[in-house]
Formats: sequence, structure tokens, C-alpha cells
Amino acid sequence: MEKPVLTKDLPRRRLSQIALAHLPPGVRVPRYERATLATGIVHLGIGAFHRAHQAVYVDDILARGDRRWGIVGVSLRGRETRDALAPQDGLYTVLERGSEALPRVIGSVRDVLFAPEATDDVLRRMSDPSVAIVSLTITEKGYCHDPATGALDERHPLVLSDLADPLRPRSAIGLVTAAIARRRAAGVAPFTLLSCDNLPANGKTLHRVLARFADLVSPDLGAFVSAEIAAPSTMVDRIVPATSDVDRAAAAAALGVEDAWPVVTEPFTQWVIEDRFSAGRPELEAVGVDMVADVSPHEEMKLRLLNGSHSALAYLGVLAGFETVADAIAEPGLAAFIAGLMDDSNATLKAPSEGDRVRYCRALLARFRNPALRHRLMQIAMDGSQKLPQRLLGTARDRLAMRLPIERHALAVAAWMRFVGRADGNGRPIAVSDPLAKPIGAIVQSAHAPADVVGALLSIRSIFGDDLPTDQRFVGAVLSTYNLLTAGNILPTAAAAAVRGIEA
Ligand code: NAI
Ligand code: CS2
Repeated sequence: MEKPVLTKDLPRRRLSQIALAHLPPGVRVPRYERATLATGIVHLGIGAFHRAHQAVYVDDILARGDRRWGIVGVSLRGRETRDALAPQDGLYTVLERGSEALPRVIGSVRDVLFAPEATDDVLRRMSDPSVAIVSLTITEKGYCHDPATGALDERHPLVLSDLADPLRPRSAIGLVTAAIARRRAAGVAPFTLLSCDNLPANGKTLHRVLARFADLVSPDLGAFVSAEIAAPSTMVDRIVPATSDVDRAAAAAALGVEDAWPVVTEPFTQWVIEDRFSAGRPELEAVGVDMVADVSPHEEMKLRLLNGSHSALAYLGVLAGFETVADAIAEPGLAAFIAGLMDDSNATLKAPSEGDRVRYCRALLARFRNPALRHRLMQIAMDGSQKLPQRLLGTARDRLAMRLPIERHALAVAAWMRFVGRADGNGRPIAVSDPLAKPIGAIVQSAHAPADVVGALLSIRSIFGDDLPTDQRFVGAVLSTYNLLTAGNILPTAAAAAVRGIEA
């Protein structure tokens, strides 16, 4: 059916290719002919972050004239993004909060597929020789790995079901493995895998779980993946809260047409990538991406200073009854505690220079304070079992080895333990969203004495490993801070833990 030609007096229509020419002058639109794009990238996990970060960089690449890098987005969970963007020809709006930036319509996403309803189409796209990169933002839990060791969780239900039926994969690693096998059978060179998730050594982790999964499918395929698949690690950074209806209304007011799924973000953006691509790549350095040999110093600093602080603020903030990051960091005791936690994390980092790290922390606190960005603490608090190891526990281990105080990181862990106890400081119920919600819920239901709750939660090896549960300094600090975090004592406890810190 022909799409109606828009005129200004028609009722409000959806954002679409046709609507582009009719948008108000104060809206940035793609500065290239989208019909000339080829698909060079398939992205798995086309959520808010990909669309506010990687797809914006690619939009800039396309505007510079390199038309090879159009994106096909794939959702593996939930058809909502496909249903929202397909009628919009893949177009959506980026609204930057905390700057004077104009609303920007992004054109780099050419199509959006829902994998469970289009598995063969997804595999066909991924097997196309023009696709040189498969990137991923599938959340930490999407890797089907053990967060403490980084190894494939071979008992994961999705791993078991995909091994039983590898031609109809439902997991991201199953889908990627099937596509690699198809390309290999067709004599097409493999694509480069680009994880853009908040995992330590995300490329290495992806490659490790993929090689093991492929080996379980067939040792020959496993050997091929191990030897031939490039998976450089990346550090990605841009705060992107989940889109709300208030954001949708703001986009409609700016565009004059409905955008079913705009994304809202901050002015800050950073992307650091190891330059190891096997099938070519866009000229990313021309659009502000740092191409490096080793991403680990950038990644460790970001995961420990930003994400570790985010998680600590989320659990303490929810327990104290706050809703957003900006609300919580505005509380002086929490702000001082977070500054102190950053200080403690900073002591375990070696690069970049101390001065750069202090400046980075000050910039983080300013980003957290952005009052225009309603970043809900509950969004950050989700999937804690997948986040704690790289955000807080690695730092705690390093500080234990350095014989340094660990009370602040112990308090953050204790706050998570109170959080999964499913009631905040005033007894209000907390809905815990976590792949381990069931076993964690069983623990907090059955254990009552603080020492039993703490001991049982510490015994979850995929989170705390084998060492921390037997480290008496760590166990003692977590238990003592857990006991302090009782009703009405959340903020005083955080304030008391904030003895010194970066200038908040
Ligand atoms: P989102 O909820 O908008 O999108 C998540 C995407 O992951 C969706 O496409 C969903 O279908 C997919 N997904 C969820 N569970 C999955 C699973 N088990 N297997 C395969 N796919 C799965 O979330 P958003 O904001 O896009 O964040 C996604 C990831 O991006 C985060 O988990 C993080 O690793 C990374 N990131 C997010 C940032 C942010 O501020 N939102 C910033 C930096 C990184
Ligand atoms: C947040 C991250 O939701 C969370 O866990 O800590 O998504 C955070 O917003 C990004 O890593 C910022 O780059």
C-alpha cells in the first residue's frame, strides 16, 4: 500500500522515509541518500544503547560518503523494537539531554528483524559477503557465560537447546555460530565480531564462549572459530536510559510526527576499539573513535570507575528511596560515598595517569548529576549477578591483595544483598530482575540471620568465585556493613563510609 504523501495539514503521521523531507528545519536528518546504502553491519541486540552510540557513529561514517556500512538490526528478545522501527523505515530520533544539540534523526539502520520469527532471514543477512561486521549489545547475560570465570555456561538452557538444534538457534552465540558455518560452507570469508557490551575483555569473552560452543557443535567448526574469527575488544561509553513516553512526546513535539522509539542520551560519548578486523571496517577514527592495540586500560577504568559507582549508587539509592541517578547523587552523603568509592577504585588502576583519572572521576560525577537525564536506578540495578564481578569484585580483590581498606566496596556488595532481599529501607517491595533471581530469591526466603543470608549469597560461585567467600576480611566487611544497612540507616551508613574522596 502506498504511504500517504505528507502535507502539513494531515493528522500526525509516523516518522518515515517520506516524512524526512517534511520535518521542521530544527531537526537534523541523514545527509546521504539512504536508498544507496549497502549492508555492511548486522547488529544483534538493537536496543537503546546501540541506537544512541554505534549507530550514530555509523551515521557519521555514511554522511562522509562511505555507503558500505548500513546496519541491519536484529532483536533476539521481544518484537517491540522491530514493530516500532520497521514502519519507520528504520529511522528514529536521538534526543541529547544537557546540551543545545538539535534532535537528530538517524538513518544508518536500514532494517530491523525479530530473530525468533525470521531466523533464516537473519542468517541469510549475516551470511551475505557484504556483511563484514557483526556487532552485539545483548546485555551481559546474553553471552551465556559464567561471570566469575568468563567460561561458557554449558548448562545454560539456551546453550543446551541450541546444541540440540544448532540450525534453529535462539541464543546469540548459536546464531553467530550458525552464520559462521554458513559463510564457511559458501566459501565466504568470516566477519569480524564486535562486542559492545559492558564486559571485561568483551571481545575475548565472546570469542571464548563462541569457540567452546562451536567445538561442542563440531570440533572442526570449533577449530575454525578459534583460528579464524576476529573479535577485538571494545570500551563503549554513553549513558542511555530506557525510553519513556515522556521522551516519545518530546520527540513528537520536535518532529511533528510520531517516533515510536526515540532514544535519549547525554552529550558525552566514547568508543575505543582494538584495531583487529579481518574483513575490513569503516574509517572509524575519522568520526571520533579511538582505534588502539590494547583496550584493557580504558575498559578497566570505565568498568570500575563509572559502572562500579553506578551499581553502588543504584543499590544504595533504591534502598534509600531514590528513583534516578541525578536524584541519588544530589544527596550529599551518597555523593561523598561515591567520590570515596571512586577514590578506592582509582587506587587499583595503573593507567592512564593519576591526574587523568582524577579528572575522569570529576567528569563522571558531573555526568551523573545531569538533571535532564532521567536514568532510573532500577535499570542499572538489574542483572546484578552479571555485573558485580567486573564492576566491584575485581577492585575488592585488588584492594585485598594490596592490603588496603575494602569497606566501601564491601558496603556496595552489602547494598546489593539488601536489594535482592526485595524490600527497601522503608519496607517497600523491590522487584528484582536478574537471571539468577530464582536461586537468589530462594536464599533470601530461607536464610534469616544476617550471617546466613550473607554467607549463602557469597556462596554463589558464578558471582563471588571460590576465593572471596573464604576471605575473612571480605566476609567480615560485607557482614558488618550488611548489618549497618538496616531500615532508616542507609544514608547515615553511606555518609559514614565516605571518609575521603575525589572533590565531589
Ligand atoms: P535495551 O534493553 O534497550 O536492549 C537490550 C538488547 O539486548 C535488546 O535488543 C534485547 O533483545 C537484547 N537481549 C536482552 N537479553 C538478551 C539475551 N539473553 N540474549 C540476546 N539478546 C538479549 O538495553 P541497552 O540500553 O541497549 O543496553 C544493552 C547493553 O549495552 C547493556 O547491557 C550494556 O552491556 C551495553 N551498554 C549500555 C549502555 C546504556 O547506558 N544503556 C551504555 C554502555 C553499554
Ligand atoms: C549502567 C550502564 O545500566 C547499567 O548497568 O551502569 O549501562 C551505563 O549507563 C553505561 O555503561 C554508561 O556507558
